[in-house]
Amino acid sequence: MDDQTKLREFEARILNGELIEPKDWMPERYRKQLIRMISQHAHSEVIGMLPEGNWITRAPNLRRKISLLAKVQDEAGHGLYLYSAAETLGADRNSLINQLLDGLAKYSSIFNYPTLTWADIGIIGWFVDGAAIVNQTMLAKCSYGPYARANLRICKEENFHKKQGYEIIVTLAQGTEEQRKMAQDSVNRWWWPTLMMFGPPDGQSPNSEELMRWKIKLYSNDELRQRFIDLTIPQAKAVNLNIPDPDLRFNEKSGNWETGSIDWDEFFRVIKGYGPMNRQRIEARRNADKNGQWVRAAADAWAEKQRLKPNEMAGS
Ligand code: FAQ
Repeated sequence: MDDQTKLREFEARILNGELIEPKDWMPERYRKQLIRMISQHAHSEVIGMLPEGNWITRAPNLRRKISLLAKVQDEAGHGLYLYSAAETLGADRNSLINQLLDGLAKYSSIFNYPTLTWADIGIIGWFVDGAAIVNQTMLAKCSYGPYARANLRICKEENFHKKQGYEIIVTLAQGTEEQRKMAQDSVNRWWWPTLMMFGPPDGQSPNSEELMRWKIKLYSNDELRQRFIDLTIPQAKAVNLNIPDPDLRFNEKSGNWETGSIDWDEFFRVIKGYGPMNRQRIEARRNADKNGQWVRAAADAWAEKQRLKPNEMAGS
């Protein structure tokens, strides 16, 4: 069968709602796009541990500390599911990680902002995990089986993350004047960067057309951003927190909340490496890589020993 016929059959399967699995024929562009997206997603989960990890030692009580520890560990797990999904496409995990350490790979813009107060931990759960859930619920239905299944598991855990974050914010919003102010300040700093997480507007999103044709994405960046806005504004109103947007208004006709314009210059600056925390994030990952080298060497040595003496090790 020639490649044109294979492509026609592949696209017919996708139109039919079938999942594509690792050993199935797929166009090289489909493979490339998936490796790009899945690896960026994996890097985001791993870098995403840093802003919250920053608060583990300063969580206000034991219950909060336990939840935060569990959440940060979950993000590491998500990174592992995703690197594994990328490997099913023939990608090499070490090369992907090296691209991140060399500053050549993208990861979500949102993790280049600092966590200045405890309220930021609540906001990350409420806004950032909330946004991730909107995006990943779609990705859990995407056309590539291993990525869809990884997202299904991730979404289940992100739901708990969002709840713990919103609960932190509700507690602060109903607390002292100082706590309320802290929550509002956090909303003010994170609202716009969270809207940017969904990617550039539809007219400026070079990958969307191809990704949507192959049902890797089922909705556009703007459609998902709108869904997040419509879900989140009633939640902010319920706790009397203001969205920092003087142009925000409800459109009775469309049933959507309309926002003012997003500062796309800021977004492009951040994804080019000039956000407030880009340098520190990569530096932290490089240190973690260096400090973990002896653990990986020990694990490799153990695996090698197991390979050489399978019977002895199996009995041990
Ligand atoms: N940040 O053509 P498009 C999380 C890049 S996980 C940085 O629209 P596409 C969990 C894009 O890569 C959050 N770069 O691209 C958590 C492309 O560059 P390239 C991450 C961005 O792929 C919670 C260029 O701009 N989630 O939060 C961003 O169609 C709490 C043009 O853009 C995922 O990765 C951005 N925000 O759509 C963890 C989900 N947006 O590669 C810890 C999977 C765009 O051509 C704590 N990914 N760019 O050089 C996706 O859904 C998509 O890739 C989008 C972008 C929606 C991110």
